[in-house]
Amino acid sequence: RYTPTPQDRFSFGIWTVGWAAQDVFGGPSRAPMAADRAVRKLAELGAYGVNFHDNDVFPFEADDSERKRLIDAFRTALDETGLVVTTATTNLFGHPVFKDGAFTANDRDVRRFALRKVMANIDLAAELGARTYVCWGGREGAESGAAKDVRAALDRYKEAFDLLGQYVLDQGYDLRFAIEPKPNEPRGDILLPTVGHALAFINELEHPELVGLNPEVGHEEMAGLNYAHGIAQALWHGKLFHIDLNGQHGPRFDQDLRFGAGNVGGAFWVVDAVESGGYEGPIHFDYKPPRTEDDEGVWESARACMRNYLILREKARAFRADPEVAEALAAARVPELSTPTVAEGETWRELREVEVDVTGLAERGMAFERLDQLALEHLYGVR
Ligand code: 3MF
Ligand code: MG
Ligand code: MG
Ligand code: MG
Repeated sequence: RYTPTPQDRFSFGIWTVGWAAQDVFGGPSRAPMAADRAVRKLAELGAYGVNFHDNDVFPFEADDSERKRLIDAFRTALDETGLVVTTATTNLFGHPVFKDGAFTANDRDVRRFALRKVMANIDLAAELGARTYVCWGGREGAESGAAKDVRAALDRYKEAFDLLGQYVLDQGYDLRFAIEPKPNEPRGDILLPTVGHALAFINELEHPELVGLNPEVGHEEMAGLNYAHGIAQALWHGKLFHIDLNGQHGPRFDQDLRFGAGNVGGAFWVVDAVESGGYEGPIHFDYKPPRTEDDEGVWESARACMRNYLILREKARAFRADPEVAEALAAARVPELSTPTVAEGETWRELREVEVDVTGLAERGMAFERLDQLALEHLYGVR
């Protein structure tokens, strides 16, 4: 029970299990992990796919021959395990050249170099069969007010996506971009901080159809937002191209806990939202095995991400199939929200004259507490 198989379409970033656990206050507590080892171990655990940054596979400084050798090792591990590259991305935040961002760095040469780095990795992504190219604006932002002209930065951000969209079209790649919003960390403020900001930005692009979202649980919760609502709105716009699942305890630093830890109730509604239909991408985990863990702890936490998803999937399905829940939903008038407010043939003229029982409506309870208690009891395992 709760043992993942590739049919569950679980995927991981190579950088998740591969994280050597360095942080702001201390050096690495684990040995570096080669990408091909991460691939083999994840396949053993029942994963379906991986996502990688260029520099998860080969170092920033790699020359052509080292780059080729490491990509070959990665590719061999993929071929031997059958793991799929669902997604790829660019490391535009690790090297000090990106200290003021990449697409929106004040320094024009940095911006030109960043675009070149992304295009090179898009070629590799396409070659390895990725269908989604994630763009997290790691250091696109500022610590102080005068340092960044936000409107000019958004012009440059748009310019970058317009150029990259054209690149993908000209090359004939079957690849779409997914912007990953985050409010802060490592910068004091990051541009495109939430799902809503990113959705509005996409509408300003030359090829909005090529660009969607990759919302991350922890990033939205760092901004005090409800992730399940965020992905529901992204789905409504047809923009949920990818998801980064993990765990977070409210607004604080980016914890990247294993999925299902942190905000447990939130995780239940996340699975319910993902399973309710409309999302077709991989069930992707972007978490960090805490610095306290050794190699065994790394694989324990990776296994737990998938196991927790499967446990919550079973609970969410049981909740939705429970006849008492159906009754409680009806009592809460949830299905009624799907009825249009204005009847067919009606116009504002009829609504101008509408009569309702204001006192009766105001007195009538919504019965949401009963409904939510049923959900909690499914989650607590007593139903
Ligand atoms: C940072 C992140 C990133 C992105 C990754 C994909 C290192 O908080 O979540 O992980 O997910 O860069 O673009
Ligand atoms: Mg993150
Ligand atoms: Mg995070
Ligand atoms: Mg992420």
